[in-house]
Amino acid sequence: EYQGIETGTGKSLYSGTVTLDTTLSGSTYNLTDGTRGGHKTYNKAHASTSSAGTLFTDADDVWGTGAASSSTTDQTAAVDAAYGAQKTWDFYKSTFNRSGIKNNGVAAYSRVHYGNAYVNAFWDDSCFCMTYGDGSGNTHPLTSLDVAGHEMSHGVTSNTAGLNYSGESGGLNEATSDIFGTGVEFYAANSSDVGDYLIGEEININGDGTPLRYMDKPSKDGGSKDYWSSTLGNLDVHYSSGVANHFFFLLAEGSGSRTINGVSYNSPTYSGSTVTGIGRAKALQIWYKALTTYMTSTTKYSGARTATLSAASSLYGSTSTEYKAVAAAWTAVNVS
Ligand code: ASN
Ligand code: ZN
Ligand code: CA
Repeated sequence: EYQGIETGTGKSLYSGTVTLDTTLSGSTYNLTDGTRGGHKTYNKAHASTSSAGTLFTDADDVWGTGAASSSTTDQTAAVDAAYGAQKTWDFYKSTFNRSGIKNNGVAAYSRVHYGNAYVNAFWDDSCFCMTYGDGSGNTHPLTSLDVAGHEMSHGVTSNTAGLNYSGESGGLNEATSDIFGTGVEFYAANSSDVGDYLIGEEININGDGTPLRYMDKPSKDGGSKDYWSSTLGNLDVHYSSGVANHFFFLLAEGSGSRTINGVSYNSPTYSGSTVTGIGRAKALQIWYKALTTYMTSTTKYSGARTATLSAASSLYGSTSTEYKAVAAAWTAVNVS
């Protein structure tokens, strides 16, 4: 009889073959990650009840098949969810020295196969848990790495700035999840899933292979705005987020055309000005410091400009290139 931390193999749907930290209990393995606050992955088996579900177990510590399956016992969606939780934990720890969503070393838990053909994934503060549907036809679960990072980052926002989920603050809340979800994807640098500034490019939610959102030019999704205007806060938060996603792209990478990891981007500016990026690593530090130190539940776009300038000043100095780039990137999305 054994009890302890093991290293399993997962055949994921979106990220190839991955390593999973698992637990051996007696002679059966389960999807508990004892190295990251005890994160567990549960099976809802197409139910949409509020309970956790059944903890995934396995006989040989090799999980999933790498193919989508509508079977209620399918492990593949669980592999992606467990891997997403692992990489999201590691991204926050290594990038910001944050230990879990509450920075207290305690993990959330994840639930997959939620509902029947449920086309969403969501974070829930009340259960401190993450839930994934299987997508239309139960054949393309919403378990890609950027979606996992996006959703769990809602937990980080709730436990820091607490940005209200409506109006402009809601757009900033959504953008924070896209920014850090993208950060997770680049951090993982998985060869099956290299980093990009697209959101949900793997889950085929539109049915035509296009991503859900584009950070370089948010209006490409048909609903998001590239630039701030006084009516921005009337939009759905998944569209008013576009302005901050665009700001982040410009700050990290700069305006104009470029190709990153094989994906081409062309990021416009409001005034036709040119923005020179400071790199993703510094842009992430600035957004995180702004979120955790300067933003509040009611921060709007003008306040986000102030908060990120304060963060840049604190991190790099008020006469720094980084500070000036933050100002230029906000001006380029019409936030002054
Ligand atoms: N997947 C959605 C999101 O994270 C769920 C929601 O509408 N809150 O934004
Ligand atoms: Zn969201
Ligand atoms: Ca992506």
